[in-house]
Amino acid sequence: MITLLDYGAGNVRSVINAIESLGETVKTVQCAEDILSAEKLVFPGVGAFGSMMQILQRKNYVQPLLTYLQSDRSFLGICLGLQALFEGSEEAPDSPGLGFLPGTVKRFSIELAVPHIGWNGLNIQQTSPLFDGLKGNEKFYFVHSYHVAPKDETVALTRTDYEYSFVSSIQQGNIIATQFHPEKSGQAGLQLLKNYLEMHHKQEKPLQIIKNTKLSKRIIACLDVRANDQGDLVVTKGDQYDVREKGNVRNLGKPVELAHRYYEDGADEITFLNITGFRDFPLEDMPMLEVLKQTSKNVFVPLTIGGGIRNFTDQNGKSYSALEVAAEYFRSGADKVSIGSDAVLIVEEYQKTKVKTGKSAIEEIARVYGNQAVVISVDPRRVYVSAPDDVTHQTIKTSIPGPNSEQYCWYQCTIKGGREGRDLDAITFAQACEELGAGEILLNCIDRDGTNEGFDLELINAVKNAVSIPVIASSGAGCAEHFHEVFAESHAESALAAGIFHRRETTVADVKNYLTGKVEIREVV
Ligand code: 1PR
Repeated sequence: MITLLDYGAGNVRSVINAIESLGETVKTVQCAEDILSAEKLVFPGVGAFGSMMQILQRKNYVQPLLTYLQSDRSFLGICLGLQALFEGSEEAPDSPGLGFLPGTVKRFSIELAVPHIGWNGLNIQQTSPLFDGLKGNEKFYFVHSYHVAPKDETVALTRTDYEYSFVSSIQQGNIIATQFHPEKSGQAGLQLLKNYLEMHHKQEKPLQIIKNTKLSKRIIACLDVRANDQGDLVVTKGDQYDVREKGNVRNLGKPVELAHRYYEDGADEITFLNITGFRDFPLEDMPMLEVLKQTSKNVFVPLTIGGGIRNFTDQNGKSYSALEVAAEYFRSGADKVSIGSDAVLIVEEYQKTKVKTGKSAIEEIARVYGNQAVVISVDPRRVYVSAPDDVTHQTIKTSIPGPNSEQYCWYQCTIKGGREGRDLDAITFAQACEELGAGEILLNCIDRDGTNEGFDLELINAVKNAVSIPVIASSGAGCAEHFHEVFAESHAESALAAGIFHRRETTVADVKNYLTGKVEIREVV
């Protein structure tokens, strides 16, 4: 029996699913006594340090947790569950941590994109049965802006490099905690979890030592999901956002099955976009939540879901906040949520005053679940102009001239799945989203969507160079070479595709095989 400390934020479902897939039963902590009586306590923290510590205080969990830790009983902390062990965090200077280990939690202060999102390696510092059955060169999934800085370096179990080397897991006796997410790290993560669960029976074997670990570029499979005219939830795919063919919604398969196929093929992340979310409120569209629940049972890589995250009042006058919609997505198994149309409207308001109200969906969800959990999905299209001064928007000089030989263009943000263009350019938009606390930009491109012509490198470079958060290049991938091109010619941290995978023109595994040796990627096992 594994006891899981769920303090109410983020995706604990993935951890439960991963542990249950290994044949164990999970009981969640209901009161302080459950902590003290646990045999093995797993603490999967997600979200923001300050709100986590406040909840632990409010529930009177701090003292029982310290008693448990001080008696050196079996403990596995994940992400914030690692950071909580220390004295405090730069993220929330007024909220002391548990102070079980001396040291603090620091924000990455680097040139590279923050948060550090994606698959990176482990430079192992101590032998531990935790690594049994692993080669040592596997990659694990990280998503964080802060890292621990222990005063006593001997507790470091692994270190990882991201511009500089940081402590990515610790072990002191039976207390183990990782910054990475084993429950989101595919087969390698499951093996590590299994080792933790069986800790006492394992032998230690020598491991391959990785000196300099590297963050991988991520390959993301995207599933645009909506109900077809018969009412079945299907994966569909548009040509420049038009998903109908001869009047019918294109049906490219069932969401849960396809997501599992892409996981097995080696996808580093799966994204679901509920593409009619702007008109069908997701909390009334329960099948989508069910898709997430089912998928997260056997897909152990990060899941992002978007569509319909906004404030909403139903026919009976009951109001829901965007935060409540996001919370339901997280509870159903999402690790990140993506905001589309509402983000454009939020930024339009923000541009008028430049005052952060703290009340927008971006700010609220980031405050509770952490910046890394908020992806902004933007659907821009090109608008050509003869000269940059013709518009007040941020323009680029383009090597693909317009219909009247225009040399310049700007990228217009759209809402409602491209149906409505707004007076806001994608570069300004992305910068504002970062200021408001978004953790990542999913950069679609209506002009390239479904064309197989390759990514719009000019758009990707313009946005990536304007922000310091990670950017997911999306739209237009037609072959493995296009992935190489986007990584070679831009600093995008990841690349997403839909059509080529759904139509089986290539597989995620083929793309990764092609990239091996050219681009740092997570190998498919
Ligand atoms: O506005 O918050 O409700 O979110 C709705 C979400 O649904 C947005 O993220 C928006 O991008 C998405 N969406 C809305 N309508 C469509 C449509 O296609 N008609 N899909 C749509 C967006 C674009 C990509 C696609 C890539 C790769 N799909 O996600 O997967 O372009 O495609 P490709 O590799 O085949 O070229 P809200």
